Amino acid sequence: MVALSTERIRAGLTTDFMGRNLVYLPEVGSTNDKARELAGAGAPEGTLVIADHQTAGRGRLGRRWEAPFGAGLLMSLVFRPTLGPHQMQWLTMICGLAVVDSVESETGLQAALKWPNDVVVGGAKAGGILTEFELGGVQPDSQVDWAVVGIGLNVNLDPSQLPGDLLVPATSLSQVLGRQVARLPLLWAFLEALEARYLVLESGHSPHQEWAERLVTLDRPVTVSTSDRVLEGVAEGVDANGALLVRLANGGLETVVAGDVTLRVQD
Ligand code: BT5
Repeated sequence: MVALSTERIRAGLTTDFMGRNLVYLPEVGSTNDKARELAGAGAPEGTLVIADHQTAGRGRLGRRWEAPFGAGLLMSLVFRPTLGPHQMQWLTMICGLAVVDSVESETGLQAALKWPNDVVVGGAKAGGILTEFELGGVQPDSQVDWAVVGIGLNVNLDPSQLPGDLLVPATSLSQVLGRQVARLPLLWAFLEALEARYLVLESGHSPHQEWAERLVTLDRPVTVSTSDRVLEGVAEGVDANGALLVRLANGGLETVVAGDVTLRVQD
Protein backbone atom coordinates (compact mmCIF):
# COMPACT_ATOMS: atom_id res chain seq x y z
CA MET A 1 0.00 0.00 0.00
CA VAL A 2 1.34 3.41 -1.01
CA ALA A 3 0.11 6.39 0.98
CA LEU A 4 -1.70 9.12 -0.93
CA SER A 5 -0.11 12.55 -1.32
CA THR A 6 -1.22 15.95 -2.58
CA GLU A 7 1.04 15.65 -5.64
CA ARG A 8 -0.14 12.14 -6.53
CA ILE A 9 -3.79 13.15 -6.21
CA ARG A 10 -3.32 16.32 -8.29
CA ALA A 11 -1.47 14.46 -11.04
CA GLY A 12 -4.60 12.78 -12.40
CA LEU A 13 -7.41 15.20 -11.52
CA THR A 14 -9.67 15.83 -14.52
CA THR A 15 -12.19 18.14 -12.86
CA ASP A 16 -12.69 21.90 -13.07
CA PHE A 17 -13.47 22.50 -9.40
CA MET A 18 -14.23 19.25 -7.58
CA GLY A 19 -11.14 18.43 -5.52
CA ARG A 20 -9.11 21.31 -6.98
CA ASN A 21 -8.78 22.92 -3.56
CA LEU A 22 -7.20 19.92 -1.92
CA VAL A 23 -6.18 19.13 1.64
CA TYR A 24 -4.47 15.76 2.07
CA LEU A 25 -3.62 14.65 5.59
CA PRO A 26 -1.95 11.31 6.35
CA GLU A 27 -3.99 11.24 9.55
CA VAL A 28 -6.83 13.37 10.88
CA GLY A 29 -9.55 13.07 13.52
CA SER A 30 -12.40 13.17 11.00
CA THR A 31 -12.25 14.53 7.45
CA ASN A 32 -15.80 15.85 7.99
CA ASP A 33 -14.68 17.89 10.98
CA LYS A 34 -11.74 19.33 9.05
CA ALA A 35 -13.96 20.13 6.04
CA ARG A 36 -16.57 21.78 8.29
CA GLU A 37 -13.88 23.96 9.80
CA LEU A 38 -12.67 24.96 6.31
CA ALA A 39 -16.23 25.52 5.03
CA GLY A 40 -16.97 27.78 8.00
CA ALA A 41 -13.84 29.75 7.17
CA GLY A 42 -14.97 30.27 3.55
CA ALA A 43 -13.40 27.33 1.67
CA PRO A 44 -14.60 27.21 -1.94
CA GLU A 45 -17.07 24.75 -3.37
CA GLY A 46 -15.44 21.46 -4.28
CA THR A 47 -12.83 21.65 -1.50
CA LEU A 48 -11.66 18.09 -0.81
CA VAL A 49 -10.28 16.89 2.52
CA ILE A 50 -8.84 13.40 2.22
CA ALA A 51 -6.89 11.26 4.66
CA ASP A 52 -5.21 7.87 4.85
CA HIS A 53 -6.39 7.38 8.41
CA GLN A 54 -8.97 8.84 10.80
CA THR A 55 -8.69 8.60 14.57
CA ALA A 56 -12.30 9.72 15.10
CA GLY A 57 -14.11 8.81 11.87
CA ARG A 58 -17.85 9.27 12.28
CA GLY A 59 -21.05 7.75 10.97
CA ARG A 60 -24.54 9.02 11.76
CA LEU A 61 -25.78 9.41 15.34
CA GLY A 62 -22.27 9.51 16.77
CA ARG A 63 -21.36 6.07 15.42
CA ARG A 64 -17.78 5.29 14.46
CA TRP A 65 -16.32 4.75 11.01
CA GLU A 66 -13.28 2.50 11.26
CA ALA A 67 -10.67 1.74 8.62
CA PRO A 68 -6.98 0.83 8.83
CA PHE A 69 -4.39 3.24 7.37
CA GLY A 70 -4.53 3.38 3.57
CA ALA A 71 -7.22 0.72 3.24
CA GLY A 72 -9.91 2.91 1.78
CA LEU A 73 -10.96 6.30 0.58
CA LEU A 74 -11.79 8.61 3.48
CA MET A 75 -12.81 12.03 2.27
CA SER A 76 -15.13 14.99 2.62
CA LEU A 77 -16.26 17.58 0.10
CA VAL A 78 -17.51 21.11 0.64
CA PHE A 79 -20.61 22.26 -1.25
CA ARG A 80 -22.41 25.59 -1.35
CA PRO A 81 -25.61 24.42 -3.02
CA THR A 82 -28.68 26.48 -3.83
CA LEU A 83 -30.82 24.03 -1.88
CA GLY A 84 -32.97 24.18 1.21
CA PRO A 85 -32.25 22.01 4.25
CA HIS A 86 -35.00 19.51 3.33
CA GLN A 87 -33.11 18.80 0.06
CA MET A 88 -29.83 17.82 1.67
CA GLN A 89 -30.43 14.16 0.85
CA TRP A 90 -29.92 15.22 -2.81
CA LEU A 91 -26.23 15.66 -2.04
CA THR A 92 -26.11 12.24 -0.40
CA MET A 93 -27.81 10.89 -3.54
CA ILE A 94 -25.31 12.33 -6.04
CA CYS A 95 -22.34 11.25 -3.92
CA GLY A 96 -23.74 7.72 -3.68
CA LEU A 97 -24.40 7.64 -7.42
CA ALA A 98 -20.90 8.94 -8.17
CA VAL A 99 -19.40 6.20 -5.98
CA VAL A 100 -21.45 3.65 -7.92
CA ASP A 101 -20.32 5.20 -11.25
CA SER A 102 -16.64 5.06 -10.29
CA VAL A 103 -16.70 1.60 -8.73
CA GLU A 104 -18.40 0.22 -11.83
CA SER A 105 -16.15 2.00 -14.33
CA GLU A 106 -12.88 1.30 -12.51
CA THR A 107 -13.47 -2.26 -11.28
CA GLY A 108 -16.31 -3.70 -13.35
CA LEU A 109 -18.08 -4.62 -10.11
CA GLN A 110 -21.79 -3.92 -9.77
CA ALA A 111 -22.53 -1.48 -6.99
CA ALA A 112 -25.82 -0.41 -5.46
CA LEU A 113 -27.17 1.86 -2.75
CA LYS A 114 -29.12 1.07 0.39
CA TRP A 115 -31.39 3.64 1.98
CA PRO A 116 -30.44 6.08 3.28
CA ASN A 117 -26.64 6.26 2.91
CA ASP A 118 -24.91 2.92 2.31
CA VAL A 119 -22.91 1.78 -0.69
CA VAL A 120 -23.44 -1.93 -1.26
CA VAL A 121 -21.17 -4.28 -3.20
CA GLY A 122 -21.61 -8.04 -3.30
CA GLY A 123 -24.58 -7.75 -0.94
CA ALA A 124 -22.66 -6.11 1.94
CA LYS A 125 -21.75 -2.58 3.06
CA ALA A 126 -18.65 -1.29 1.27
CA GLY A 127 -19.16 2.38 2.00
CA GLY A 128 -21.13 5.01 3.85
CA ILE A 129 -21.99 8.66 3.35
CA LEU A 130 -22.40 11.33 6.01
CA THR A 131 -23.99 14.66 5.02
CA GLU A 132 -23.85 17.63 7.38
CA PHE A 133 -24.74 21.27 6.80
CA GLU A 134 -25.01 24.73 8.21
CA LEU A 135 -27.90 27.10 7.57
CA GLY A 136 -27.28 30.65 6.44
CA GLY A 137 -29.99 32.03 8.73
CA VAL A 138 -31.96 31.24 11.86
CA GLN A 139 -35.25 30.32 10.13
CA PRO A 140 -35.74 26.56 9.64
CA ASP A 141 -36.34 27.18 5.91
CA SER A 142 -33.21 29.31 5.44
CA GLN A 143 -30.92 28.44 2.52
CA VAL A 144 -28.02 26.18 3.29
CA ASP A 145 -24.80 28.15 3.74
CA TRP A 146 -22.53 25.15 3.25
CA ALA A 147 -22.74 21.39 3.28
CA VAL A 148 -20.06 18.81 3.86
CA VAL A 149 -20.47 15.31 2.50
CA GLY A 150 -18.16 12.64 3.90
CA ILE A 151 -17.56 9.41 2.05
CA GLY A 152 -15.90 6.31 3.42
CA LEU A 153 -15.26 3.54 0.90
CA ASN A 154 -13.59 0.23 1.75
CA VAL A 155 -11.16 -0.37 -1.09
CA ASN A 156 -8.39 -2.72 0.05
CA LEU A 157 -9.75 -3.66 3.42
CA ASP A 158 -10.01 -7.02 5.09
CA PRO A 159 -13.39 -6.84 6.87
CA SER A 160 -12.05 -9.10 9.63
CA GLN A 161 -9.94 -6.07 10.69
CA LEU A 162 -13.13 -4.18 11.59
CA PRO A 163 -14.85 -4.31 14.98
CA GLY A 164 -17.10 -7.34 15.42
CA ASP A 165 -20.24 -5.40 16.36
CA LEU A 166 -21.05 -3.85 12.96
CA LEU A 167 -24.65 -2.88 12.24
CA VAL A 168 -24.63 -4.69 8.92
CA PRO A 169 -22.05 -7.03 7.33
CA ALA A 170 -19.10 -5.16 5.80
CA THR A 171 -17.10 -5.84 2.68
CA SER A 172 -14.56 -4.10 0.46
CA LEU A 173 -13.85 -3.87 -3.25
CA SER A 174 -10.75 -6.07 -2.87
CA GLN A 175 -12.67 -8.67 -0.91
CA VAL A 176 -15.35 -8.98 -3.61
CA LEU A 177 -12.89 -8.78 -6.52
CA GLY A 178 -10.21 -11.01 -5.03
CA ARG A 179 -7.47 -8.51 -5.87
CA GLN A 180 -6.16 -5.13 -4.75
CA VAL A 181 -7.66 -2.00 -6.33
CA ALA A 182 -5.67 1.18 -7.05
CA ARG A 183 -7.24 4.00 -5.04
CA LEU A 184 -6.17 6.98 -7.15
CA PRO A 185 -7.95 6.10 -10.44
CA LEU A 186 -11.03 5.37 -8.37
CA LEU A 187 -10.78 8.76 -6.67
CA TRP A 188 -10.27 10.62 -9.96
CA ALA A 189 -13.25 8.83 -11.56
CA PHE A 190 -15.37 9.56 -8.49
CA LEU A 191 -14.57 13.28 -8.51
CA GLU A 192 -15.25 13.53 -12.26
CA ALA A 193 -18.60 11.76 -11.92
CA LEU A 194 -19.51 13.86 -8.88
CA GLU A 195 -18.71 17.14 -10.59
CA ALA A 196 -20.90 16.21 -13.56
CA ARG A 197 -23.75 15.13 -11.29
CA TYR A 198 -23.46 18.25 -9.14
CA LEU A 199 -23.69 20.52 -12.17
CA VAL A 200 -26.86 18.73 -13.25
CA LEU A 201 -28.29 19.08 -9.74
CA GLU A 202 -27.45 22.77 -9.60
CA SER A 203 -29.17 23.29 -12.95
CA GLY A 204 -32.37 22.23 -11.21
CA HIS A 205 -32.60 18.50 -11.96
CA SER A 206 -33.29 16.15 -9.09
CA PRO A 207 -31.17 12.97 -8.82
CA HIS A 208 -34.12 11.29 -7.11
CA GLN A 209 -35.23 8.99 -9.96
CA GLU A 210 -31.79 7.60 -10.75
CA TRP A 211 -31.05 7.17 -7.05
CA ALA A 212 -34.32 5.31 -6.46
CA GLU A 213 -33.44 2.93 -9.31
CA ARG A 214 -30.17 2.03 -7.59
CA LEU A 215 -31.71 1.32 -4.18
CA VAL A 216 -31.64 -2.32 -3.12
CA THR A 217 -34.14 -1.41 -0.44
CA LEU A 218 -37.25 -0.90 -2.58
CA ASP A 219 -40.13 -3.37 -3.00
CA ARG A 220 -38.67 -5.44 -0.18
CA PRO A 221 -40.00 -6.31 3.29
CA VAL A 222 -38.05 -4.17 5.72
CA THR A 223 -37.65 -3.37 9.37
CA VAL A 224 -36.98 0.33 9.87
CA SER A 225 -35.52 1.63 13.13
CA THR A 226 -35.86 5.33 13.82
CA SER A 227 -34.84 7.24 16.93
CA ASP A 228 -38.18 6.51 18.60
CA ARG A 229 -39.80 3.49 16.93
CA VAL A 230 -39.41 0.32 14.91
CA LEU A 231 -41.62 -0.21 11.85
CA GLU A 232 -42.19 -3.33 9.80
CA GLY A 233 -43.57 -3.18 6.29
CA VAL A 234 -42.67 -3.04 2.63
CA ALA A 235 -40.41 -0.23 1.38
CA GLU A 236 -42.63 1.03 -1.41
CA GLY A 237 -40.62 3.96 -2.62
CA VAL A 238 -38.81 7.16 -1.73
CA ASP A 239 -40.26 10.64 -1.92
CA ALA A 240 -38.69 13.57 -3.78
CA ASN A 241 -36.50 14.50 -0.82
CA GLY A 242 -35.33 10.95 -0.19
CA ALA A 243 -37.61 9.92 2.67
CA LEU A 244 -38.53 6.22 2.69
CA LEU A 245 -42.18 5.29 2.16
CA VAL A 246 -43.09 2.18 4.13
CA ARG A 247 -46.39 0.36 3.60
CA LEU A 248 -47.48 -1.17 6.90
CA ALA A 249 -49.41 -4.42 7.33
CA ASN A 250 -52.54 -2.39 8.23
CA GLY A 251 -52.39 -0.62 4.86
CA GLY A 252 -51.09 2.70 6.23
CA LEU A 253 -48.17 4.49 4.59
CA GLU A 254 -45.40 5.88 6.81
CA THR A 255 -42.83 8.45 5.66
CA VAL A 256 -39.46 7.89 7.33
CA VAL A 257 -36.97 10.74 7.05
CA ALA A 258 -34.10 9.22 9.05
CA GLY A 259 -33.45 5.72 10.25
CA ASP A 260 -31.78 2.38 9.61
CA VAL A 261 -33.20 -0.31 7.41
CA THR A 262 -32.84 -4.06 7.70
CA LEU A 263 -34.03 -6.11 4.76
CA ARG A 264 -36.23 -8.93 6.05
CA VAL A 265 -36.07 -12.39 4.53
CA GLN A 266 -39.50 -13.04 3.08
CA ASP A 267 -41.33 -15.94 4.66
C1 BT5 B 1 -22.21 5.79 7.68
O1 BT5 B 1 -22.82 5.96 8.89
O2 BT5 B 1 -22.22 4.78 7.02
C2 BT5 B 1 -21.45 7.03 7.21
C3 BT5 B 1 -19.98 6.82 7.27
C4 BT5 B 1 -19.22 8.00 6.73
C5 BT5 B 1 -17.75 7.84 6.94
C6 BT5 B 1 -16.96 8.92 6.26
S1 BT5 B 1 -15.26 8.57 6.25
C7 BT5 B 1 -14.89 10.16 5.73
C8 BT5 B 1 -15.84 11.10 6.46
N1 BT5 B 1 -15.29 11.52 7.73
C9 BT5 B 1 -16.00 11.04 8.77
O3 BT5 B 1 -15.72 11.22 9.97
N2 BT5 B 1 -17.03 10.33 8.31
C10 BT5 B 1 -17.09 10.32 6.86
P1 BT5 B 1 -23.85 4.94 9.51
O4 BT5 B 1 -24.91 4.59 8.52
O5 BT5 B 1 -24.26 5.54 10.80
O6 BT5 B 1 -23.00 3.64 9.75
C11 BT5 B 1 -22.03 3.58 10.75
C12 BT5 B 1 -21.86 2.10 11.09
O7 BT5 B 1 -21.14 1.45 10.03
C13 BT5 B 1 -21.00 1.85 12.33
O8 BT5 B 1 -21.79 1.90 13.50
C14 BT5 B 1 -20.51 0.43 12.08
O9 BT5 B 1 -21.48 -0.53 12.43
C15 BT5 B 1 -20.37 0.39 10.56
N3 BT5 B 1 -18.98 0.58 10.10
C16 BT5 B 1 -17.96 1.26 10.68
N4 BT5 B 1 -16.86 1.23 9.90
C17 BT5 B 1 -17.18 0.51 8.80
C18 BT5 B 1 -16.50 0.12 7.62
N5 BT5 B 1 -15.25 0.49 7.37
N6 BT5 B 1 -17.19 -0.62 6.71
C19 BT5 B 1 -18.48 -0.98 6.90
N7 BT5 B 1 -19.18 -0.65 7.99
C20 BT5 B 1 -18.54 0.08 8.93
